[in-house]
Amino acid sequence: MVKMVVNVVGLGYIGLPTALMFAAHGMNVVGTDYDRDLVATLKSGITTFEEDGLNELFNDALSKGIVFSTEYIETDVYIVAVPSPYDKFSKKIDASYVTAAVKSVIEVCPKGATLVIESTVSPGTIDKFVRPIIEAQGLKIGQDIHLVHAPERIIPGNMVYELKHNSRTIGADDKIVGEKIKALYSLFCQGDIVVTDIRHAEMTKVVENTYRDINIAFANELAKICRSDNLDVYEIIRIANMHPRVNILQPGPGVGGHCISVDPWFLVGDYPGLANIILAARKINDSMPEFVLGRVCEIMKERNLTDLTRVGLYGLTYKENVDDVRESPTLQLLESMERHLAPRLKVYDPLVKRELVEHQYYDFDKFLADVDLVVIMVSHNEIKDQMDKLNRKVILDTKNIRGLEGAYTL
Ligand code: SAJ
Repeated sequence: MVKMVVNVVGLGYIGLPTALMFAAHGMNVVGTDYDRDLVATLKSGITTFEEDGLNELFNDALSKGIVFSTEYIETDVYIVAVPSPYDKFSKKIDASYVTAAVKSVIEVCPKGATLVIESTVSPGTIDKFVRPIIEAQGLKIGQDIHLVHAPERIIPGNMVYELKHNSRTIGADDKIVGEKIKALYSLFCQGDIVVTDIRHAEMTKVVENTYRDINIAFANELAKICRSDNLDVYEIIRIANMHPRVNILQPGPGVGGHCISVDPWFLVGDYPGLANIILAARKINDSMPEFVLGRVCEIMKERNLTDLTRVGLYGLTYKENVDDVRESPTLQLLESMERHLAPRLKVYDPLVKRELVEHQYYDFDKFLADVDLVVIMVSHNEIKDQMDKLNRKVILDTKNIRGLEGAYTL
């Protein structure tokens, strides 16, 4: 039997693990990316980011013959996993990466091929941007090419596990095509796979991330309320969550990453005047880095600390134990200080090896030696395992790592 070949387009945080997973489960896979350096790195047998279980999966896929290339191939199924950022001013999706990938695919794909968009897109993007490109080439959707939207759901930090175990959504124009793609993902996905239409799949994905953003915003608002009235927000959330129908998430220094801090803006941009809670939640979460700065200021006064250059931020990534810094609360905080012409704080992150900001440290001990006040922005395992080193420091723990006696919190 001839094995089906899948061309995965875009080898970033989503495309790479997805391509590897298909290859590890018996598909012939060609992973395509226009970034020559990235393709060269993968070809040399090195993964491009850190993730639990990724190296093992990579080696498995390599042994099963996965190919990395800058070229698109002629095949029956294409899976597009390219970035889908939003325009900072209009808050609408910047679909240019998706449309560029679709254009490249339709140049090579044979009649009857299926184009699966995995990238998160705002509701209506496929109708508005993808269909017109295909139709402009004189191709008939449903005959010459089939369209599917299969948004990913995996969480950085646990991607490999979640690829296998999460349920997922397939949106298709045609149920039969939807079922065909469902069978493909079932090669590795052990969760339920729901088949719906494309617009419902688009909306559902964005709604999932928006739900989490609103829940975190609620926790962050509670943190502010509790601070103003000298109450312990963590105790309140802990007790409230014992109610069988309450599940409040945790406050923190802000919401980063390329998903939760981005997707709700799609709804704000597309449904102005209707997306009110969503907008309020975005604003609350975006206000948290400045709230942390306010806390630093209060604590410095209380402890008679005057030298801002001896304040250190622990953590640059958008969350714990990942090396991804996109939209990270620490970067948001530093930008805010820059706008106010404030002196630069010292920064250290064990998982960020390249220089991203001024006064960045690469050694935990050296960092600690140069600061009096440590602001824990990210609860990496590294710091959790070395709490004793913080003994003589003033600490603002925005992540409420348990066991930190005497630390200030949000
Ligand atoms: N955060 C809090 N409090 C919490 C939980 C998270 O402040 O209680 C912060 C994190 O520190 C981080 C941000 O929120 O800065 C987002 O982190 P996350 O772990 O909540 O989510 P992401 O962005 O890594 O991944 C999300 C996931 N979506 C949902 O859980 C609904 C993931 O399943 C999606 O696949 C991913 O977005 C995506 O790619 O869309």
